Amino acid sequence: MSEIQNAAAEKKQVIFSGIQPSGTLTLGNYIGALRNFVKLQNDYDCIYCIVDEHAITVRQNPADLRRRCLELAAIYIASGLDPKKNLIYCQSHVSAHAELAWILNCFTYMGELNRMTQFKAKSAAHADNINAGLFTYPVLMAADILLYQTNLVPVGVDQKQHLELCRDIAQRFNGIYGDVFTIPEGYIPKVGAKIMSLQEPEKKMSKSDPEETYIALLDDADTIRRKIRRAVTDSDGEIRYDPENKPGVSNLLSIMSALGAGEIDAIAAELQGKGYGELKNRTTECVVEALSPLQSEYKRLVADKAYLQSVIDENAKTAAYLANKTLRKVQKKIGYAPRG
Ligand code: AQP
Repeated sequence: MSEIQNAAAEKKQVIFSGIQPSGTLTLGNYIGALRNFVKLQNDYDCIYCIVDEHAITVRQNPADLRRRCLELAAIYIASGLDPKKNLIYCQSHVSAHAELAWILNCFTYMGELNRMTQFKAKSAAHADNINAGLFTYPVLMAADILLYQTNLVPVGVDQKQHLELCRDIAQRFNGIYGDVFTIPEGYIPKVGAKIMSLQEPEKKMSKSDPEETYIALLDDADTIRRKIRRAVTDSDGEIRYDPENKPGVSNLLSIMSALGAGEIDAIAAELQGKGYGELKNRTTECVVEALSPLQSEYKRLVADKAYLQSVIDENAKTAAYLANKTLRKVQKKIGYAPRG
């Protein structure tokens, strides 16, 4: 039995994950996170949040942020998530996230946060705005996860360090107050856990980097073809998987494999001697084929703002009910005065 079937045979476990509405979603977000959300929806109780509170750790244009929250709800649904089976809502609509984050801040050490590589990278990229929210981002993420007694967190490998910190915070809290939080595990894909930039393949593909470095989920076929044609490779001409010495070629092979073209070694063997032009053509075909159903469904959904609004409104109520159960327990444990 697979890990997923095992879980289903016992009792439904809880999945929580989120994506920031901080830009156009990339193929990295899709392969590292979104695609796995869809696979898990039948076997788990799934909560997929639009983490707008995380997004404001970097300055956002208010009109864009507002629009992108609904667009992200449309992307979630268009990628195959059924909003009746999965909780799809905005983080800022459930105040328990911020409330628990404050409490957990008091159980997290500066030294732990200082070690976070994402903080180092983001503060280097936004040197004019190194705010305290950027620093305590992993604590809010821990609150997100722990509020729902989450068992599994499907994320890309870049979030592994944050998840480990979340487990440490939960264990510390439980050590003092008893078993309050479920200790979550990561669910990181074997292939495609870190899709790299098309222009600097040693770096993660990120939605806040320049356009040419990523494939956006909504890029049309011509744009995808152009971006992949210009993707940085190397000069030896050999198609083989070797992320250290051939990061560009390895990235294209990983993308194809993650999108269902087969095992990486088999793809490399089949393309042996055919040149980088063919590798890029084949990668383009895989990406266009994977994204086109999502894109047409997205176009239909995004035109129906009233429907999207009703989904996030309804789901936020359920999320708030679940989150408040944990929050109240935590508040009682730490000694907040009872409510009348
Ligand atoms: N390149 C990637 N490869 C695999 N997985 C990735 N993820 C992000 N980039 C890749 C996964 O997508 C989920 C949502 O990410 P996020 O929006 O919360 O923020 P992020 O990890 O900071 O992603 P970006 O694209 O780099 O956003 P910006 O540029 O706004 O910081 C996570 O599960 C992540 O692992």
